[in-house]
Amino acid sequence: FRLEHDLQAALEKEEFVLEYQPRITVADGKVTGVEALVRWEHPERGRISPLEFIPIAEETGYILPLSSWIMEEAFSQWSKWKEDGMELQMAVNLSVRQIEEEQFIDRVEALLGKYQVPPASIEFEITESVLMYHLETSLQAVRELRRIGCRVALDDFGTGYSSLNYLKTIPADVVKIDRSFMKEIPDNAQDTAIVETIIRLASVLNMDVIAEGVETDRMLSFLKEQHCFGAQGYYISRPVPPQDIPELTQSTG
Ligand code: G
Ligand code: G
Ligand code: MN
Ligand code: NA
Repeated sequence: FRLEHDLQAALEKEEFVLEYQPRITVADGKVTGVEALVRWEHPERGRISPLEFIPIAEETGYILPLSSWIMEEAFSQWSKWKEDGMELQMAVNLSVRQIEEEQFIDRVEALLGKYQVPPASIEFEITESVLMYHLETSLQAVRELRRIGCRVALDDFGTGYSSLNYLKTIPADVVKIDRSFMKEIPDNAQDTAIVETIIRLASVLNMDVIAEGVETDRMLSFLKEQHCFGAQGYYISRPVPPQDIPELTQSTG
């Protein structure tokens, strides 16, 4: 399989880049954080979506060196922004293969030290489905990440058919409402009720809540009315290269 073959060489050929999607604090409209998202610039095929190559990387084990590179690149970028006077919350997506590794936490700590990143500035995103299907491994990773002072976000929340009981037992700092629930907000009464419920639930459990897939002004107004903590989506900004971030952090909404 060609893509799989090319993937093996892509790190060495420096074909991966990270883009960063800003997210705002809803109450003041300020950009206070970014999510790092990996892209593959294939020399012949152009840009390939992570939806296409992350699953292949997971199957082949290539996700391990790739994830190490992603983490290092993101932490290093955090330091550069810090030198420029910006202290952003940096969200990094985790793969299950990564957290299964025994040395995972040691690696995180070593990289935080190397780039002088305060652990609380990093927010690791773990999807609800990874949590459901790998509960023991995930719970241990979540606990250890929080023990060293990092934050943990439950990603794609609402898509995993997990019971509310899970949410209570998972010591996460943040819940990210999956964008599938946002699509028809505020026109669809059911989705509206679901999003309101997740926002209130997060509040009761002392978690921050971030809505994903915010594509319109109406969606953002709705989130404001509901006192949702954070928002991310194309209406705020698409994922952008790192050099575009400083300008975006200066504008207020
Ligand atoms: O950015 P985008 O739409 O193209 O991302 C598609 C999917 O790929 C999302 O589910 C996202 O979580 C995942 N993804 C993007 N970047 C990373 C990454 O750095 N690590 C992992 N494990 N998944 C990522
Ligand atoms: O699963 P995860 O939340 O990590 O996915 C991030 C993905 O969501 C990225 O591929 C990003 O490009 C995409 N994304 C971010 N904002 C929006 C949005 O407002 N609408 C849609 N359709 N996709 C978005
Ligand atoms: Mn994510
Ligand atoms: Na998500």
